[in-house]
Amino acid sequence: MMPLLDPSLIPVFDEVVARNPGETEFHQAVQEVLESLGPVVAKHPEYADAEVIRRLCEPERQIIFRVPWTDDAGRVNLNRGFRVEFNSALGPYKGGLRFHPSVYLGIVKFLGFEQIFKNALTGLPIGGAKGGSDFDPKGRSDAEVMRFCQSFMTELYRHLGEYTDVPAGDIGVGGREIGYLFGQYKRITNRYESGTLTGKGLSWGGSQVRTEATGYGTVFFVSEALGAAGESLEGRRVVVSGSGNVAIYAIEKAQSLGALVVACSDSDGYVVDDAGIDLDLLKEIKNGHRGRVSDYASRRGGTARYVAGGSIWDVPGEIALPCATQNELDEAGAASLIANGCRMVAEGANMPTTPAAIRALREGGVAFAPGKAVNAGGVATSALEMQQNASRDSWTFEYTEERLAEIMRSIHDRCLETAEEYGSPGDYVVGANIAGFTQVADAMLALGVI
Ligand code: NDP
Ligand code: 2IT
Repeated sequence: MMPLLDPSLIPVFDEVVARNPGETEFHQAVQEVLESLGPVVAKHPEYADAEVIRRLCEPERQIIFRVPWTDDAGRVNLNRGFRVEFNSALGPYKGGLRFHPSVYLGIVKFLGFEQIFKNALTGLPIGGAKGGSDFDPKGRSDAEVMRFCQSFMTELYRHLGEYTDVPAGDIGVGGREIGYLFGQYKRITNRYESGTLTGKGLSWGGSQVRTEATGYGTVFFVSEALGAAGESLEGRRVVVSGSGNVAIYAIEKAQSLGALVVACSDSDGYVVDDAGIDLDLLKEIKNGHRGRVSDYASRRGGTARYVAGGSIWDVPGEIALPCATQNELDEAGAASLIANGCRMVAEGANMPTTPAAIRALREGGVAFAPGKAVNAGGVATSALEMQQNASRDSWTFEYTEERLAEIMRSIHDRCLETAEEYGSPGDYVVGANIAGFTQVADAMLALGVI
C-alpha cells in the first residue's frame, strides 16, 4: 500500500472530510481506497476529467428516518434508521442492515462505500448500499425486536424493491430480523417480492449457503492465498475474533479444512481452547440462547480458558481472522500477532484493522487481505439468492457452495492480477481497490454525468 495520496487526490479527500464532518470511519474508508488509486489516475485521466472519484465519494441518496416502537412494558422508544444508497452504476443498491447502538451516519457511509467495491469484485450485477439503526437488540424480547423491525420497515419499504434496493443482514441482523422485516414489507405492499431482501429462511425464498457464506467465503479466500504459496490450512493454528454469523462459519470451514481454531471472542472477552473450539457447543450457546463466550468456557471446562476484556490478538496463531467489527485490530494487536509468529491476517469483518495496524503487519512481513475481497462471499451469495428468486428456483447446497467457491477464487485471482498490472505484485489491498474501482468507474463513465 502506498503511504501517501497522489497529489491530484488530496483535494478530493479534503472535500470528503469537509462535506462529512466528524464521520471518521467514513474518512478512513475513503482514504484507504484513494491511497491505492495513484497509478490509476496516472494511467486514466478520463476518470478525473469526468470527476468520477468525486462523484463516487458522494452517496446517490441518504435516507434518515424516525423509528418509534413500544417495548414490552408499554413504553415508547425512539431510534434512528438509516439507508445510504451509495452507488447504482452496476446494479440495484445492495448491502446489509446493522442494528447496533454504535450506528450513526458515519458508520453507515463507511460500510456503504466499501460495499460498492466489494460488490463490483463479485462480478455480479449489484450496486452498493448499507443501512441500519442505533437500536440495540441485546436483552430485547422477540416481540420487541419484531415491533422494532415492523416500524423500521414501515418507513424503509418505499425505498426498496428487487430492481431498486435490496437489503440483507449485518451485525445484529440475522434470520429472525430478516423474517420480521420481510413480513412487514409483504404486508404493506401486498406483494410477495422475494427478491427485495436476502438472507431469507430456506422455506420462504432464501438460498442455501447464504447463512454460511461470509465465513465460508473468508476461508475459501485464505485457502486460495495459501495455495498460491504452495501451502494449505491443514494443521494451521487459527485465531478468529467475534462469535457471530461470520466468525462461526469461518470456524466451521477452517476446521473442515483441517485447521485448529484455538480462540474466538465477543465484546466482553475472549476464550482460548487449545483442544480446538467445540463448534457444536459454541453454536448452541450463541444461536440457541444468544449467550456469551464466557458461557462457552464454563460449559466446556478443562481445555478452555476465558479472559475478560483483554485482546484476543495476544493468542498465538499463524492465521488471524478478525470477524467482529471495525477497528478491532489496532497497532498493539498487530505487534502481538507479529511477536507470536502470525503469517497472515484476512479480514472477515468490514475494516477491522486500523491503518496503523495494517502498516505494522506489512512491515512485519505478515500477508494481509482486506475485507472487501475476503468477506465478499456473503453479498455474492445474496446475489445468487436474488438470481434464484428471479427465476423462482432453488439450488442445492452443493451447487450453491461450488458457485461461492468459484466466485472467491475469481476475486482472489483478480486481486493478484490487478496488483501485478499496476506495479504492486502480491498486494491484495491495491488489487482489490483498483479492480473494484475500475469496474465501477468504467460503468459510471458509460452512464454519463448522473
Ligand atoms: P453478528 O451480529 O452475527 O456478530 C457480531 C460479533 O462481533 C459478535 O460476536 C459481537 O459480540 C462482536 N462485536 C460486534 N460489535 C463489537 C464491538 N463493538 N466490539 C467487540 N465485539 C463486537 O455480526 P456478523 O457476524 O454478521 O458481522 C461481523 C462482521 O462481519 C461485521 O464487521 C460485518 O459488517 C461483517 N460482515 C458481515 C456479513 C454478513 O453476511 N453477516 C458480510 C460481510 C461482512 P457481542 O455479541 O458481544 O456484541
Ligand atoms: O457487509 C456485507 O457485505 C454484508 N453485510 C452482506 C450484504 C448483503 O447484501 O448480503
